Amino acid sequence: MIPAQPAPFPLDPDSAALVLIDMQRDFLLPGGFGESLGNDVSQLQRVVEPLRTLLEACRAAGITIIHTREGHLPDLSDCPPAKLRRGNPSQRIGDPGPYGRILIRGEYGHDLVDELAPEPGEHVVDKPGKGAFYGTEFGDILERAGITQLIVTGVTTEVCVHTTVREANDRGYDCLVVSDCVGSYFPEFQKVGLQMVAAQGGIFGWVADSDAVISELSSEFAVVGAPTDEAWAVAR
Ligand code: TIU
Repeated sequence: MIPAQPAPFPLDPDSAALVLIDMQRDFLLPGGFGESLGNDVSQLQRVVEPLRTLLEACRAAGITIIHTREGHLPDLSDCPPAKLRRGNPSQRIGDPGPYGRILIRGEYGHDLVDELAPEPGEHVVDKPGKGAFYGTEFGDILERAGITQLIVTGVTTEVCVHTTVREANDRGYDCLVVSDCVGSYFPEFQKVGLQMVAAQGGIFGWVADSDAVISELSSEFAVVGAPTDEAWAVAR
């Protein structure tokens, strides 16, 4: 059990996936899509280090890992005009930015930050919307892997993390949002966004910090990995 709000979370590593939402340069680095919407991107940098540590722990525990990236096809055919019209007119989706065309698949800025680069065998889901299910293979991946629990991380807490958690909740997944591994451009949204997940008895899911998740994974791993007396006897 992971100590969590509003109640302990019964993690089952075989049925759980770590989901890293949109940890892309366009959201985290100056000059990308996030900044073009008028945001202070430095607010998101604090997520990278704890999430890197959690990612390593989940890799070591053999947990399914799924990265997502928000973005669009080069011809923008998958971008609704309403989304295209948002933000600073000279820096909209598809416009040239310091890291290539903003939020366009295949561009440098659209890809994940170096610290969290996917390893072979990890899923990378490209999504045109804020939620991970809309217009993607995310749901199929979860079903095929027998996943019922999502350990949710990434950015931003109140936008893509919330949309994904709400979509997942309606589809029957148990979502644990990791408080120091999700980030918002707005400190007040970060605080309230997390409260909204766990309020009303966990209306959308659970909230715990990464230390709590890692402690549980280490103890699970110790139990699974501990040699039996017979194994020690053979080894001797
Ligand atoms: N603007 C904002 O807070 N977020 C997004 O546009 N996308 C994600 O959250 N990934």
